[in-house]
Amino acid sequence: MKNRIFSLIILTQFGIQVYAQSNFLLNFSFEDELHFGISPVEWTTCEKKSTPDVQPGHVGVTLAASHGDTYLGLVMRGSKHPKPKSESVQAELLKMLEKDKTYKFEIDLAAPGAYEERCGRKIIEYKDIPKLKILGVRNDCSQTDLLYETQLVENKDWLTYSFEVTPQSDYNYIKLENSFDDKKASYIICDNFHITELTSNEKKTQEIDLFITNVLTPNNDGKNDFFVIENLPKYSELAIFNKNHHLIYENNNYKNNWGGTDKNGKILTSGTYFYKLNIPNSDKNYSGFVVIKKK
Ligand SMILES: [Ca+2]
Repeated sequence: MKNRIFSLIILTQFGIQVYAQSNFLLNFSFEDELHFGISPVEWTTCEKKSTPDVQPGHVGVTLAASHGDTYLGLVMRGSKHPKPKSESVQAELLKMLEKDKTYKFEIDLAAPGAYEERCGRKIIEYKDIPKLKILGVRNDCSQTDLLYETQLVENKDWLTYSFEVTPQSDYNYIKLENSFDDKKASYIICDNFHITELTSNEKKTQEIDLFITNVLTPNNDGKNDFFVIENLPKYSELAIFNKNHHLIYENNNYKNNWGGTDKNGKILTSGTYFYKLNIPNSDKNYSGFVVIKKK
């Protein structure tokens, strides 16, 4: 687990994480149910026949998540595979990346070196060293510009890669791709992707240390029954969405009283939901996920 300016992580006596986030991406942590060959919710792939993975737990990849429970895995199949192919995902940004502004990107990356795949009689091991390409997407998958290519990712355990990007165009979508070298067979895992706008302006808005529960167990036992945001200013606006982008709940003056229910007051099914939070007099977007567990 890593501490950040806008990410405060505490383990309570119940082992539940609480934290606050500011980000351009709703599912910056690649959270979802564990899937092999399906992109995490909010992320889509342009490739039709090769889709990314929600890890850990598939094909020998066992590293625990850097943030939350799950993360993204992208393969580059390499020249030994009959159909060399790189995997990629893209997501819509909550806020556009603007031309000539400067942004700080931070993403946790690793190359676990454990992924292997049976291809006919051959077993292909994805042990070459990858790089991650980050691209701005203008309109669709075919119109992309390289924003940054990381250095070689040789670490098998998580390492935070941090760099500055100044886009030459406006972008509403961002894409992550394992496409460093199509002769090589590699696998890269990604978690905890943050984008922060850097300003030359000296006056920074005052930081607010928000602590946000990310697990709800709505059973009226007095523990984690409500979505609680500590240090929440008055007139903060909260919206909760399900995985299909449907608005589940909204409140323009949230008072820590949402108990994991839908508009009819019925407790939602167990699973991952997403929140957006606007704080008065703040230019930051807060977003993240909350897991409802029925006990
Ligand atoms: Ca994660």
